Amino acid sequence: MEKGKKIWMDGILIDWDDARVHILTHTLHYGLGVFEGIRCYLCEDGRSVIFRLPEHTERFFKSAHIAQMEIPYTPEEINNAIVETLKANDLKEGYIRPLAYLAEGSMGLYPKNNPVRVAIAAWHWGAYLGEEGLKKGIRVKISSFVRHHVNSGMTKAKIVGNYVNSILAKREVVASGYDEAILLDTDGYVSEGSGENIFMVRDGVLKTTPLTSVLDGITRDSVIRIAKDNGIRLVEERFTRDELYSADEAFFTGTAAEITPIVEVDNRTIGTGKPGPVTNTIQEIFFDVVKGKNKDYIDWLYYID
Ligand code: PPE
Repeated sequence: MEKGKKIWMDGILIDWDDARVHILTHTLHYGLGVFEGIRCYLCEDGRSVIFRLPEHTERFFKSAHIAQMEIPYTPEEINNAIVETLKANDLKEGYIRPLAYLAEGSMGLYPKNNPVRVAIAAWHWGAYLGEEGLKKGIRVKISSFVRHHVNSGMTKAKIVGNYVNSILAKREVVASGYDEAILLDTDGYVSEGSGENIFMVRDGVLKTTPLTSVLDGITRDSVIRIAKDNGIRLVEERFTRDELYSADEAFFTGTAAEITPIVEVDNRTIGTGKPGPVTNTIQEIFFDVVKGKNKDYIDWLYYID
């Protein structure tokens, strides 16, 4: 990541290097905090757009609701603060990271009066899984770490502590030479990547995991709509790893990962070993949409200037 200039902390823009917290910040010890990941794109006409900002802000508040944290701002105030942060960093394109955390106060597992604080950072972030990965596809491996049980980690919420599971999985597979991890759910079905939802294609039908143990991804939702609008049949259904092994195509979706083709799973080539036609179509439409070229989804774009 590239360092930015300013970070918004509870209404004040602080110099990047001075954006610090107390060491007894509760979230730092126990992991109860919530965050978002949002992208801003530069359009051909020189204007900047935030992709599906209201939906991201809504999920931020939903995550906080699940985590029983009360964000001391309105969604509108958060939206404005995000725009302010982008401008303070002179960012026409980049990644935005709002974080709500429990500040210092009491320690222990009953943080009754610790204030909820909010910070928003933004920086330039290129292709999450590499430019090459975005174009040619990546090699993935199913991790030995299983996704949170639905009654253990609250997987619909972007809770800070949930990501320990993702880091364990990612480190495990990267150490074995793969680009990204897939986690299975506690019943043994495919759930999602360390920070992405997953889709597979078989005989022209697109399949993604239902919203049981996975995050309700905004990119996932966008792909579902793009598929439906373009006559691609889509089912939300659990699938096994061997079904994925024999898929014609597969890809990950995420704000950071965008639409990243998967060309290998557990040393089995997926389809031809190259991004397939459905993946390419969806990826092309997606990038046209986020860059303001495809006006059919203009309602997804939040122009900031
Ligand atoms: N599942 C998980 C577990 C997840 O973290 C993400 C986003 C998704 C699915 C896709 O959701 P969406 O971005 O709304 O399409 N992961 C974020 C964090 C990445 C990071 O390394 O940090 C992201 O893509 O911003």
